[in-house]
Amino acid sequence: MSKRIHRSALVALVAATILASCSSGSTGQPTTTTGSATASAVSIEDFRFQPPELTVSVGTTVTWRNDEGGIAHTTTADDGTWNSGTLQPGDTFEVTFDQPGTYTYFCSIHPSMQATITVEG
Ligand SMILES: [Cu+2]
Repeated sequence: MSKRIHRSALVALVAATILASCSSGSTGQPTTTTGSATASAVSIEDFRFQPPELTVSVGTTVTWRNDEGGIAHTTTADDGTWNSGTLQPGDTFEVTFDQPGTYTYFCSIHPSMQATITVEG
């Protein structure tokens, strides 16, 4: 009996946590922070994001650059957190990550291009 009560309390807590993180991230573009922010880069070439899996610290600004000759790409978060729109060759796009988490993203022009950014708090 007490086990069941404990479990539903845990579920409620997890749900509240997920809800809280969703609402705090729903404002669209992550804001820029000052202080200990660092930078990291992802290159888009050969129809791939390089590196395909990137781990950064909270506060890091990630810059994508389209290094593909003659091909437009995008960087688009699966959950809509960011969307670069069309990046022509040579174009760049920046996102600053203020929330820890695992962010999967893709190219909306070539959806088989997929990659992940892990933000550690
Ligand atoms: Cu693409």
